[in-house]
Amino acid sequence: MKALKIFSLRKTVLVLGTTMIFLLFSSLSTTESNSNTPTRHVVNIYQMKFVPEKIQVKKGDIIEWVNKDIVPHDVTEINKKWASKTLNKGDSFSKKITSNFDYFCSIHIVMKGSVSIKK
Ligand SMILES: [Cu+2]
Repeated sequence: MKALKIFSLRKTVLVLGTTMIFLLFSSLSTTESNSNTPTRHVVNIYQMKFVPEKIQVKKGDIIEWVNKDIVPHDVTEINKKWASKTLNKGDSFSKKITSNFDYFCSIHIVMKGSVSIKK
């Protein structure tokens, strides 16, 4: 009878141990998938400049341009494939990044920036 109890206790410990190992591994793989979630990057528009002017992100990340100037700006792809609306002070524009591109402000064409994807 006593031997049987010890045996079942061992079995319980074994089951609990296996469960804990399983939980540990599943939490590890969750951490791994979290590293694939997109990162948000901010490009401030300040004193007639995009800051930072050049930014490198991972494919699928999101960039948010925030106008911190008192004058309106926009974000226009260099070949005008797409453009944000006019951003007044405090406005922002977000875009999911899937390719490299250069851009400018169509209101002040000297304002330029570029986005590239990390390899
Ligand atoms: Cu501008």
